[in-house]
Amino acid sequence: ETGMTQFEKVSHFSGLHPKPAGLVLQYGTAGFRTNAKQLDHIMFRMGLLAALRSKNTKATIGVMVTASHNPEEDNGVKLVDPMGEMVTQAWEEYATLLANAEQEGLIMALQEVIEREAINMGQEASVFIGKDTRPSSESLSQAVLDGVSALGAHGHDYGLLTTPQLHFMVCCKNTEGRYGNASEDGYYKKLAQAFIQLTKHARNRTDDQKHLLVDGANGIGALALRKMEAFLQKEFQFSLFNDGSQGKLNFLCGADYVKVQQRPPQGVEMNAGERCCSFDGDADRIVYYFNDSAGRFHLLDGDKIATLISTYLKELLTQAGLDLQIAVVQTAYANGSSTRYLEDTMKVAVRCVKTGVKHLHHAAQEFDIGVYFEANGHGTVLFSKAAEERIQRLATDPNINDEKKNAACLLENTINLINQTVGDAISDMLLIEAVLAIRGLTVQQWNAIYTDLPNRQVADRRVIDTTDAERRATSPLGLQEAIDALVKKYQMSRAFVRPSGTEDVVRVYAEADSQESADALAHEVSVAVYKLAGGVGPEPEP
Ligand code: G16
Repeated sequence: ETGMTQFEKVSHFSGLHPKPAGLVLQYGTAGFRTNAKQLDHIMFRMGLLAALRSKNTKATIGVMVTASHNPEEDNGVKLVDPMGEMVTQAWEEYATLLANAEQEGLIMALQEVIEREAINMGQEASVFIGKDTRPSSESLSQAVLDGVSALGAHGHDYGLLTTPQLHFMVCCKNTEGRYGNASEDGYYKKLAQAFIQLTKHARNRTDDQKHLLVDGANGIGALALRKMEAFLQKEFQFSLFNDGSQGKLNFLCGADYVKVQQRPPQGVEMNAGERCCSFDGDADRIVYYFNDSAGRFHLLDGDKIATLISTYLKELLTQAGLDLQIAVVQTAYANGSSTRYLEDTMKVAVRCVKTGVKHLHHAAQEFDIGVYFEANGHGTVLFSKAAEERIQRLATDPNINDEKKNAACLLENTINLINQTVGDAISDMLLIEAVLAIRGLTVQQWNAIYTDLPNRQVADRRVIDTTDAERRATSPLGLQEAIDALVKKYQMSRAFVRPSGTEDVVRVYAEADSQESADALAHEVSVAVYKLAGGVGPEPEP
C-alpha cells in the first residue's frame, strides 16, 4: 500500500534492527546463541529466513526464541522445519549468510538464497513463533515478527511456549491436524489422554508411586506443567520447585546443572528415596535422580532413560509378536556402561553420532523404532510410518489373543504420548512415569539396571581463548596424542574434548573405573588442552 517494493520494505525494517558492523556469529549446535544484547539483528534476519523457508516448502515454519540451558543473560534461536524437526542443514548455511551480511549487503544475501532455492516470492508464507521466559525474549520475538512481516509472511506469535510445544504445533499445522491440534491445549490434551490410557495398564498405583518432585529450572517448563495439571485428572501428581516465582533461570538448578555438577539442584526439598526430575530452560531436556538413605546422590541421565524406554519397547514388541528393528542412538558423552549394557545384554543396535539433536534425530529415522538420547537428557523415540501402521493394524485385529492385543494397545498409546518431533521434558517425564508404573519399577530398581562408570565433565572458560574456541581446541598439534597417553594411565577410561556449540567453552569429558580417576583424568586432559591450545588465564585447578 505504501508503494514500497518487498526489498525496500526489508531494507527499511532492517534499519530498525541494525547489525553491529564486523560482528560475526556462528550457527551453533542448535542455532545462534550468545549474549542477548547481540541478537536483535539475528532475530530479525531469522524472521526473514523463516519466511523464505516457508515459501520454499509451502508449509508453516517455526521460530523459537530461547537459549535453553544457557545463563539467563544469553538468548538464541531455534528454527523448526515443516514436520517439526530442526531446520535442514543446507539452510544452516543460509542462516549464517543472512546473519553475518553487513547492513548494506543484506538484500544481496537474501537474493542469493532466493536464487539458489528458486523461491517463488509470490507464494504465501506462515511462521509460528514461540519464546521462553527470559526477559530479553519479549523484544527478540518481536524482532522475529518484524522480519516475518517485512517479507509479507503471516506470523503467528504464540508467546510463551516450551521449545517442544512449538515443534509439536508446527507438525500439527502441516499435517492438517493428524498429529494433533495446533494449539497449546491441543498439546496438553493429546499427551494427557495418552498418559491416562497408558497408566490404566498399571494396577494398584499408590499415591507415593504417582508422585514426583519436579525442578522447573525457573523456566517455561514449570509454567507449562502447571497448565497441564488439569488435563491429567490427578493420575499424575507432582510437587513443583524452582517454578520461576523467585529464582533465576537455570541458576543452580535445571537439568544441565544437575547433570554436569552431579548433584541435586538447589531449592528442591528431597527426602531419601524420593523420585525427582529436572527440566532445562526450554523444557526439551530431562534428567531423574534421588538421594539414597545414606545421603548419596544418584543420577539417572539420558542414557538411563534410553535404556528404560528401549527395554520397555522391546518387551512389548516381543509380546505383540512384531519383528520391528529397534535401535538406540547416542553421542560420545554416553556412559561406557550404558553402551555395553545396550549392546551386550539388551542386544539392541547402538549408533554413535556427533553432539546435537539434529544428528541423533536423523540417525534414529533409519530404523523402525529409533530411540535417541543425549546423556544430558535430550531425546525422544521415532517410529517409522510403516512401524506405526503395523502397530495400529495389530491393535484393531479381532483375531489376536489378549496378550498381543494388550501389547499392541500399549504401543499405540505410547506412540501418542511421545513427542516425536524433538526431545520433550514433559512428554519424556510422562512416558518414564508410565513405564515405571506399568513395569512396577521403583527409581532404585531402574537405577540398578547398570552402574555408570564414574565420569567428569569440565567446561572451562579459562582453558582457551574463548573467541577462537572452536578452531584451537580441535586442531592443536599433539593434543590427541597427549589425551591418548593420559587415558592409558587409567583403567576403563575414555576422554575427549570438543568446543561447545552453545557456550564459549571447551568441554572435557572423562570416565574411568573410579570417581577419583575420572576427576584426575578430566583435570589432566584440561591441563593438556590449556597447554597445547594456548589457554588464557591461570592454569585449570583440580
Ligand atoms: C543444545 C543441543 C543439544 C546439545 C547441547 C549442548 O541443547 O540441542 O543437542 O547437546 O546444546 O551442546 P554443546 O555441547 O555443543 O554446547 P539445548 O538444550 O541447550 O538447546
